[in-house]
Amino acid sequence: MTLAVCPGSFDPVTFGHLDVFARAASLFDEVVILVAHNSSKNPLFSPRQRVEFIREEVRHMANVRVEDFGGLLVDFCRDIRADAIVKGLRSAVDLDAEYPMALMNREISGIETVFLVGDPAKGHIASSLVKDVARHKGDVRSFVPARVARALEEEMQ
Ligand code: COD
Repeated sequence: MTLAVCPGSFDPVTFGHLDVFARAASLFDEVVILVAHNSSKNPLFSPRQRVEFIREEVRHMANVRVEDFGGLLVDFCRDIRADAIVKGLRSAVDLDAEYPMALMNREISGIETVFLVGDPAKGHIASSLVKDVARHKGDVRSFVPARVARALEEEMQ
C-alpha cells in the first residue's frame, strides 16, 4: 500500500491545491493532506478552519484524509510511515522554493518528494493573491470553493 502526504499552508485552500489533491489520490493508495506550519507566513485562518475547508471539498475521495500538524513535516511522515511527500508546481518560481525543501527533507529523513505539474489553467491561483483580491472586495469565487469565498468575505469585512 502506498501512502503520500500533501503538505501546505492552505491559507486558504484553492482550486489549484484541490487539483493536486485529486491527482495525488489517483496515484497513491492513500493520501493525507496536511495543514502544516510555514514559519515565514502569518496565516489568516486557524489550522482548524483550514482543515475544515479542505475536508468539505475532499469528502467524496475515499482514500483521502485531512490533518494538521505543528511540527516538522518529516516527523509526521515518519510517524505514519509515508512513502512520499507530494507537492504541486506552478512555475520555476515554485521549483526554486521547493527544491531546497525537498533536498532538506530527504537528507534528514530519506523521504522523497514527488512533484506534480499544476494545471496551467490554475497556474495563477495563489492563496496570497486570492486573499489580496478578497481584501479589496474582489470576486474570488472562481479561485476557491464557495464556502471559502464566503469565509474570506466575512473575514475581510
Ligand atoms: N497549482 C498547483 N500547485 C499549487 C498551486 C496551484 N495553483 N498553488 C499552490 N500550489 C502548491 C505549492 O507549490 C505547494 O507545493 C503546495 O501547493 C502548498 O502551497 P502553500 O502555499 O499552501 O503551502 P506552503 O508552500 O506555505 O507550504 C510549506 C510547508 C508548510 C509545507 C513547509 O513550510 C513545511 O514543511 N512546514 C513544516 C515544518 C517543516 O518541516 N519545515 C522544514 C521544511 S524543509
